Amino acid sequence: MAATARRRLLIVSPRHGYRNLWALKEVGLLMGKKVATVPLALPVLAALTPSSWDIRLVDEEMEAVPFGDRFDLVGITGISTNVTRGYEIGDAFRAAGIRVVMGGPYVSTRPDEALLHCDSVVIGEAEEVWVPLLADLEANRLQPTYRAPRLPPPELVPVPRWDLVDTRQVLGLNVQVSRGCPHRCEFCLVHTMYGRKPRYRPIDVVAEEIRALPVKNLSFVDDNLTAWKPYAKDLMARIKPMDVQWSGLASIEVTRDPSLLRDMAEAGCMSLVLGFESLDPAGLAEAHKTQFRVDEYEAAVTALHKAGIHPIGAFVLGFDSDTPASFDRVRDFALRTGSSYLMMNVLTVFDGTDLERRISAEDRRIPLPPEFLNGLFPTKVSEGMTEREVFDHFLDLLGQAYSWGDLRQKARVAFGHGGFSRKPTGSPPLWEKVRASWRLVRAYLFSRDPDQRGLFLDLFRMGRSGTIRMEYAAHYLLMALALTGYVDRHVRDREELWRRYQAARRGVAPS
Ligand code: B12
Repeated sequence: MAATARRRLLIVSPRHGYRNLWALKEVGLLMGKKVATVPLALPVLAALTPSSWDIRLVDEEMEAVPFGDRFDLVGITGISTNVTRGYEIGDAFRAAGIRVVMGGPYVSTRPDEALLHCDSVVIGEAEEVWVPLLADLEANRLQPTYRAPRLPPPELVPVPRWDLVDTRQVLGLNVQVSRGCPHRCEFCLVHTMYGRKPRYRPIDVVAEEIRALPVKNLSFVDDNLTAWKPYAKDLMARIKPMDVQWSGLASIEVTRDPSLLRDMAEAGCMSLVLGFESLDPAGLAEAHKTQFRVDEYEAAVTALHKAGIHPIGAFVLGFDSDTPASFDRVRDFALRTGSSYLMMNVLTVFDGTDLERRISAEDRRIPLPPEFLNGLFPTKVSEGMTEREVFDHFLDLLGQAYSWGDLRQKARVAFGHGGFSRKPTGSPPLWEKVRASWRLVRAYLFSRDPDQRGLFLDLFRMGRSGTIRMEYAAHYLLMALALTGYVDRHVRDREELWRRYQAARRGVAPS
């Protein structure tokens, strides 16, 4: 490597072997975009890189990996669902004589496995090790692992280099305000990887980052955006004039604070993921989720609807204490409260979690390739139900909860509270609206499902009477179309999915 030449860095997010419902690819496609979001690690790492490097960012969900080009270093990020592809990419670049470094939550917990496919692994957060790693590379003394001596102070988290991403192809951009979570849910990696004391980035920096974003549709990827109330209130006040639309994750604690909810709605909050996890106290106890009671959930959902914010109820199915009735309870709760958006996952054993330690010690872990750790398949032997029962009940629940009949009933409840008559923020370009509305009208009115047609007409009437704004009706119809498309495919492919899972368990590649 010549000392004076500019060096070339490629950072890749590999395509996913299995794509989660909430990756929202279908929503992006319906809106004429290639993807819903691009992983934040790409523009963050780029921002940490010294200016002597030329940087190319590639999200393989959007574009092909440039295997034929020359780079001085290739960085690969990923989680369980795309790490296998990451290993293939690492192998290919190394075969071409290019150094490869990997990072992200999955390889941070399995560095030895990753080192079979790359030259170096960054364990944990990169802010304090990335520049030393690049210096080591240039001095030809790259180490196999880099681990930060501490959780980096939040001031070191840089403003992401979104200028290196073709954001015209992306529906929304990610923003991270804080890292870490005080709770200790047994299945979650966050408190072990990012610590239990949330670290907040300076609010001036965050506000300026948001103001300068080229896309006004955002996702806050914080595990609890509203944990520190004064910060959350200040943030809302600052982004309110920016005319953005956004979604985020929060604890149900926020729903007890109507004034904060109102600030959030006025600042452009469209939806909020709430980690309900289970409707059974035994399930919550098993998950070590002790901070809330099940009987608070219903009021939490109603509070959000009244504020004109869609709750996205996050549920985990497949606890040892779960029975078929636990699955039915989730559907009934959703119908009763009008919760259309559900983020449901089968309890998954990830490396590095407290759950993994317990289940491994009890010899109940089901060994699977990492892409099967995706929230659809059982990854442990359960006490109450067989794997096939968990899988079937999960897919049944998914299919029912996203059926047109359920969605229609839930829309009536949710929109009936009147919260969605509020003025929406953000103004997507006209062509997006036109494209979306023509597709919507065609898909709904020509549908053979009476509830799908009925939903369209219900919302149209509510829009005409002023119960909801047409923008929210259109948005809901678009989301429903995308989500049901995804779910229908999975329910239809049930036997094929099960066959692949069984083959993976036996350690054979599916034919
Ligand atoms: C936002 C998010 C999503 C979004 C992703 C949107 C997108 N495209 O970006 C959605 C909702 C789609 C999603 C889905 C899933 N997710 Co998710 N998600 C997150 C979340 C909340 C934030 C991720 C983020 O943006 N972080 C910010 C970036 C900057 O942090 P980072 O990626 O860790 O990067 C830092 C370091 O890791 C390191 N680093 C990362 N990559 C690299 C690469 C190199 C070369 C180097 C040097 C360093 C490096 O440097 C960065 C700066 O310090 C995390 C939890 C969390 N708090 O991080 C879970 C998390 C990543 N998700 C997780 C999982 C499991 C999933 C799902 C499988 C669903 C499920 N069953 O739970 C699906 C599958 C994804 C899919 N495509 O289908 C797990 C991953 C566990 C694992 N071992 O892989 C996490 C950690 C949550 C958890 N509870 O444990 N997710």
